[in-house]
Amino acid sequence: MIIFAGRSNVGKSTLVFRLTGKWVRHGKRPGVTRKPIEINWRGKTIVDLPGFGFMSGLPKKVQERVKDEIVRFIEENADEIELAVLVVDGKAAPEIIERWEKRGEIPIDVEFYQFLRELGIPTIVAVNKVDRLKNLGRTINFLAEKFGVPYSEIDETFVPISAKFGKNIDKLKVLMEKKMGEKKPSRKSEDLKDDVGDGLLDSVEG
Ligand SMILES: Nc1nc2c(ncn2[C@@H]2O[C@H](COP(=O)(O)OP(=O)(O)O)[C@@H](O)[C@H]2O)c(=O)[nH]1
Ligand SMILES: [Mg+2]
Repeated sequence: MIIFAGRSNVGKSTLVFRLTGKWVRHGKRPGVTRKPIEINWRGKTIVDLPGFGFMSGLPKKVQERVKDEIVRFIEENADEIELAVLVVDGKAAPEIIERWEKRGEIPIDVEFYQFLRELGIPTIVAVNKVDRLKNLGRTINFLAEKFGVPYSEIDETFVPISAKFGKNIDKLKVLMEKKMGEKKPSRKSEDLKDDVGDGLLDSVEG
């Protein structure tokens, strides 16, 4: 399973179409995608998640519920998720992150990135809408610092793209293939191995 996550209107659905040639429900109206939409593509399940964070016209309570549903979906499917693509709007993200930090809050994009990493899910950050960006290098360095991505891992984490204009999509595909092989065995199976090991030792000592 490959999941696409991000705020509303950052271009998740446009990107899924670019990659798979399949249209998922999308539109100009933010929050159009409220439930995870799954499509099958080359033997994989691609999931276009609902947008998290602020959506104009949506009460805060509903936003919180959407966020909880996304978190639950990811936790429940963590073992099957081989890769997450976190999509950000390259132009809007730095401003939004700074605004949240000034309020003393953890920006939701940062929170989601760290949540995915804690679950051991290989994650790519697709910096979308580069057609609207003036200083790409500065944007990516800024995001890397905020997301806590070390300098040496920037190139394997961030890909500047334009989903709408089809820019750098091949580069993203190459990185996706590479990252998909990096999934570590889940906590569950590691614990199991430890238990087996303990049992063996016990019997030797006993
Ligand atoms: N300028 C620009 N607009 C884009 C790009 N990708 C998507 N969009 C536009 O952003 C809006 C939201 O896209 P959508 O895929 O529905 O976002 P989602 O809510 O994250 O699924 C649409 O009007 C898209 O045409 C891009 O690379 N550049
Ligand atoms: Mg969408």
